[in-house]
Amino acid sequence: MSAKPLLGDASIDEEAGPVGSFDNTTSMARASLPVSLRSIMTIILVFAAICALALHSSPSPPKKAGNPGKDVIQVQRLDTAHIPKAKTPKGKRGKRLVVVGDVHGCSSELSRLLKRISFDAKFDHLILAGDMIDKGPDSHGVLALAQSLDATCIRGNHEDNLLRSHFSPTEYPPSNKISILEQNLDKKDIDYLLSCPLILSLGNIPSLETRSSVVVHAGLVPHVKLEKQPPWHVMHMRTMSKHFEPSEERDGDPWWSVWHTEQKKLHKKERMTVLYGHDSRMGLVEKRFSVGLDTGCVRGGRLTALVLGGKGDKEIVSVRCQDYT
Ligand SMILES: [Mn+2]
Repeated sequence: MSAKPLLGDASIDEEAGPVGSFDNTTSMARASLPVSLRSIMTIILVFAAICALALHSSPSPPKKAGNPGKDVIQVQRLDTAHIPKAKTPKGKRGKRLVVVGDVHGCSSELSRLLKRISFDAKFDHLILAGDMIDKGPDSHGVLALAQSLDATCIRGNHEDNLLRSHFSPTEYPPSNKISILEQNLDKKDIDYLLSCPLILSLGNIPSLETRSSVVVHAGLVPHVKLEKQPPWHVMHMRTMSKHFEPSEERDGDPWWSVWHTEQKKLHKKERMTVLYGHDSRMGLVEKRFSVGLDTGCVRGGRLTALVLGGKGDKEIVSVRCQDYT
């Protein structure tokens, strides 16, 4: 018993069958171009056309990008020591949580923003909502500053790209900028990037309405447990269909408007606030159950922080940025 090769000449001829125009060629042309070669060319052309179409129209994640970099931490709980309290010991300053949107290598702007809010790592805790790196002038400086302040980072699509290129360079070739950045990172930086969870659960923050709140880079799918949230979409989504299908495209309803509608249907105890970045074109979007903090610093916008205090105080502070594009 002999098994037929899957792509033998016979099967290729069958595949090429429906493309009728080749059958009308003259015998001269047939003689100059072997049937199998013509068939292979047809298959390649059809395949290329399908790929081009898929790239433009498919809202689903690219197959390879569906697996985020090695060892992704899906959910991490913020150390309760960082949570602002309503009561503060006498003579001590109250703790604050500071959540900053996409920094994209703008280290001097990040320093300026922290100075503006008199950030003190002894009392305050910094959370970077992903895309700390890439695009801007000083990703290395941002990573150094974040680590020196013991900041909690979130994995954004740019951190994910870097980690994928770092651990699987053949499968995910890095862009020029990522490649240069990666060469300047040491093991400590890579370990820090690996420590950034996809979802940071903050728990109950006195200045937010809901009992639970999280920080992610892009968004969350309603009615899906944090542990089951699809990583690629958590880092990339911008819009969402009525059936909760997320997409990184910009046409359609923003994901947070769907999120808002769904939170209202839930019991108060089950509602959740999402703090996120990623969508600089939307800019600052402050809603009841979500706050979008990417205000396009790297392209001359602003760098924005949400400052959460212990006494129900909540403040948005931002600084102007240079245009680095
Ligand atoms: Mn992003």
